[in-house]
Amino acid sequence: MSEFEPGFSRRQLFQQSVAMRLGSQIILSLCGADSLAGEPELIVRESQPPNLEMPFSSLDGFITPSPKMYVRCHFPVPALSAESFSLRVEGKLKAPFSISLSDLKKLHSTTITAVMECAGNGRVHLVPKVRGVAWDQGGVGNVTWTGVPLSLILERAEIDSSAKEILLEGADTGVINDDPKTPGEIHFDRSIPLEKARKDVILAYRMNGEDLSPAHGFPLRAVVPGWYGMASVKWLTKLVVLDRSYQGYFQSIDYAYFDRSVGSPSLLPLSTMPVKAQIAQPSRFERVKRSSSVRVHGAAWSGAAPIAKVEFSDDGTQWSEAELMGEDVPNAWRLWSHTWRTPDRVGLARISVRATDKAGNTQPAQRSADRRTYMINHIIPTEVSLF
Ligand SMILES: Nc1nc2c(c(=O)[nH]1)N[C@H]1C(S)=C(S)[C@@H](COP(=O)(O)O)O[C@H]1N2
Ligand SMILES: [Mo]
Repeated sequence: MSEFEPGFSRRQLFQQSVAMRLGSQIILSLCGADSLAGEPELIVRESQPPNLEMPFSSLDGFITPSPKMYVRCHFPVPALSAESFSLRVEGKLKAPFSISLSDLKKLHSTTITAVMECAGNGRVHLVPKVRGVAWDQGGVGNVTWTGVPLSLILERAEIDSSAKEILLEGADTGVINDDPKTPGEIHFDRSIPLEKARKDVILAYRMNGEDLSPAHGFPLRAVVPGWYGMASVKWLTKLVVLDRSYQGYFQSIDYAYFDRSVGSPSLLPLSTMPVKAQIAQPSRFERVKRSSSVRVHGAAWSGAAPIAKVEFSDDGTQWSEAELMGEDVPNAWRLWSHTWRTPDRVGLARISVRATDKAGNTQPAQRSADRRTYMINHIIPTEVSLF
């Protein structure tokens, strides 16, 4: 079927091509999410377990609609039932306890809008190419989360004064066969420092106003604002209060980077999302008219501070400031827009954006190998074709 066959919208074509690759039924059973099955608007990077990304060029609003929220799963999606679900809390505290989902939902809740980005988002642009899910720009989204502040659970738990970290354990399990292999089956889990746990972490049961879908962690997940997605553990079934720093697979072997602040470069767990802007439109290799006015738009975010400015360049040396849209919302991304007066020539043009946050961080021009295959926020130009 050609792209240009009459009578088909791009979306229909996209749905058909997804259906041809996978079968919509398979999408339904893989993700277990009705919302995803109804609107397979995501690009399939891996089908089992589901790793799906948003076509970032389709960005058209501040909130990412749930069917477009990317999905990152290391292991098969566990089937949990709301009725029998409970969250276990143990470790360095007065007495271990469990709390049911319905009791959790009776506690004071809070709703935030937060951007979540996978630490490997943009990986397909790394040269030379590396292992790992080959995300383009769509391993990121901005949604609302509703749930219980973790601080509230920790207060009830009467944790020891020796407490240093909170381990978040997911119900999903599996074996990683790439070297270094895991010693048998492990859970997906991640620890966060107590200070962060008390500050703004949420145990969320709703995304964009609806119960979490199975792929996004039904019935309960952590949301760690400002941090890369790996800390926001899905299918959260256990919290362990620790009096030492945890060295689990997903923060020592995976999702760790080389830090040089002391001694020899040593692996530290990834945490805060560094500042980054992405162009949604024009999309890569799109044809744009020469000597015309073209709207360039996208999103920018930083886990460290609000966005201060986004700059645009079509030659990599001269930068002009883009317009920041709407108001600043803490933890969320900021949409931006810029009118580009295109050069009066035909052929390839490379357009770039770079964001700066209010802590003074700007996106780097060069990539550091210390970041291994994560934290991809250096400036990556988008090629477009002038005609
Ligand atoms: N239990 C569990 N939690 C998890 C993961 C996982 O594989 N298992 N993936 C993490 C990663 S790497 C990311 S980027 C986010 C993605 O959340 P989403 O699939 O809801 O977009 O979930 C995190 N939480
Ligand atoms: Mo991720």
